[in-house]
Amino acid sequence: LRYAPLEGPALADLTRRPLAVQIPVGGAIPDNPTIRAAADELQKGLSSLSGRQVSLMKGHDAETRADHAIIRLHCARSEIAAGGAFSIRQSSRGLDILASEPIGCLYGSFSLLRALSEGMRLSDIGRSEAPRYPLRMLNHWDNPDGSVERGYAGSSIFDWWKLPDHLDQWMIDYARANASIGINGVVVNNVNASAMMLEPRYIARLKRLADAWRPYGIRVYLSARFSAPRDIGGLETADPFDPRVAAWWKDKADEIYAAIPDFGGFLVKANSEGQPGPGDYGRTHADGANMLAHALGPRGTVIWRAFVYSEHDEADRARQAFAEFAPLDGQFADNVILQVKNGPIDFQPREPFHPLFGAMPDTRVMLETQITKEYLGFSTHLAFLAPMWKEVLDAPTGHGKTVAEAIAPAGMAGVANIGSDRNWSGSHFDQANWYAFGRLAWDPSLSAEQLAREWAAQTWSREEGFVADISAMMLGSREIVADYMTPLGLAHLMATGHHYGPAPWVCDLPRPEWNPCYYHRADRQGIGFDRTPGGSNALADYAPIAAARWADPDRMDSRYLLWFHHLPWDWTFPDGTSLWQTLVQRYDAGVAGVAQMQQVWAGHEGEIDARRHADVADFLKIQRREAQWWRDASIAYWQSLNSLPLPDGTRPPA
Ligand code: GCW
Repeated sequence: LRYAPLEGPALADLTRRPLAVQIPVGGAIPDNPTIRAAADELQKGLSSLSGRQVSLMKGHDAETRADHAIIRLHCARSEIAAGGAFSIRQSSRGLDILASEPIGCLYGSFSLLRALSEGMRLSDIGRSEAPRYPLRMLNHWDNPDGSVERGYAGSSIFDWWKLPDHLDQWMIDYARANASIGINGVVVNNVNASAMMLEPRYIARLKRLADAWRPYGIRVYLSARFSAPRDIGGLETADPFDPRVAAWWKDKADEIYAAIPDFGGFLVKANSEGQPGPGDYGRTHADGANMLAHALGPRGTVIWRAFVYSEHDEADRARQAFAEFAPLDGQFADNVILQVKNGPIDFQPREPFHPLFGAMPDTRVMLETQITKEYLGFSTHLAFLAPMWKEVLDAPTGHGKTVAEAIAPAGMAGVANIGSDRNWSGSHFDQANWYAFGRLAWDPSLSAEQLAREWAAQTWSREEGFVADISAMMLGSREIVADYMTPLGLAHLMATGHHYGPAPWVCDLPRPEWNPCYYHRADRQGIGFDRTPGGSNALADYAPIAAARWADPDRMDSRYLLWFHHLPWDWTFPDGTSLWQTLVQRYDAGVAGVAQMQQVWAGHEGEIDARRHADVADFLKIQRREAQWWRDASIAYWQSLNSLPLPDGTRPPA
């Protein structure tokens, strides 16, 4: 939303005639807050891009201003689909944005401003779009005290202390940013939920946010603590089969809907990492979810998370969610969605897609991604995540659909990376992940490259040399992080608790699956997690065609190798290089990749503002040092097990 002033031919094109935005009145929706938001945004954006004042016309003013180029908002055109679709067309007077509903007009306005911000000419713009998924949501892991679980961008942006009396302009800018990329749902609180958020005083605060965001097409949701009837309801149980419990939730839902008629629903983390759930009473996840779904009724949705694992099953954490949920297919109420993380463990730099995708045809399944970089270097390491999400979305599940297709009835959720930092996301480049998440939830077929280019042009500079270099740097960045942290399909080697920095040597934590050694299984002879039939057989959770892609270490994508196979250190790739040699080469490639990013960035000094350039350069310096730390510490630890010398041609530790 920077709307940086245009220059050269693009500016000349936009300023050929005076510009005006027109809302034709007399239509079905004369004065609607969403249409007003669209018109305001167009006025603001076009004025900034063109450097001229852009006027707003209503009704028939336009006929009298024949000299103006007019951008008209037609927001009740029944030929355009509902749900946010829009069409932008050239007209004799300028350009028309057509939609069947106000929200389509708002999305169309943002789309037009994006195209202009990228440097396209007004007279070349024409497009028709519709969101691919009904739900495009942010999940905030924000606590009522202002702290943010896994947040690296300052404290929470939600100021519960001042709400509902005061609403900061920040909340409007947040809604604009979200609407500009198509996000239409926000869960405001942590899935490790405080029951306090369901108390009347918080409902009043939430109502203020809901009212402020409604014009931007954003519905609010709450993470609901399953034990709330006990915690704040005065009952001694939260058993979903107890009629008093069901009645409590029904009353709570009625209370929320009285304040917020378009309340989206509840997100629930149950019987996971110590959270309460239906399992506490011997009930299934479906029993718990359906009870809440009944309380909401057709008014809203229960989004139930599939992120569960147990300390009592030491065999393979990667199989547990599948074992628990796959048998429940078809048992969830119509207004329940199952929210499944992209991979079967936990937001690692690389994981294969979660085997539940495609495997529950009679359940609406939604993809959960993590925008905040818990396992990817927090906010100082540069990692553009669109390539990672594309890898999952494009994966054929083997059940006849790609992941992107399998989630079509539901959509995508992203764990937000937004906080009170001046740059919103903890680093300038982390804004790109918020941006790319929203754009992919709108259209999962967009390429990571296009998203990187769009974002770079709008955020930094439209100059082609800059956009080409910086988008290429972004596209390689996640692979670089995977290389220096967890190459060849290794996972979960981060330090305990905070997950920052290497600690593959940790093996003494009370729960087996919290230990890095549980995941790498390295010893004197070899390394990797055997998930073949000879090992945990997690491969069996995938459809046969998908499993076949990873079954043979000699003929598979090596980026997943040690996720599925335990191999001797001297195992050789088909090209003759040993596993040990290749592993060390990957670490080296990761470190070299960061040095390369530093060079690319340094080469563009002076092309953008000095302050932001310096911020990024500083962070890359941190990343360079810490990539080396990851590489040296990891290799030293593997050597302490395998006693092998550094392979020829690889670098000594710094
Ligand atoms: O990624 C892990 C995090 C926890 C988080 C949990 C979850 C909100 O380490 O902090 O808790 O997953 O997704 O529930």
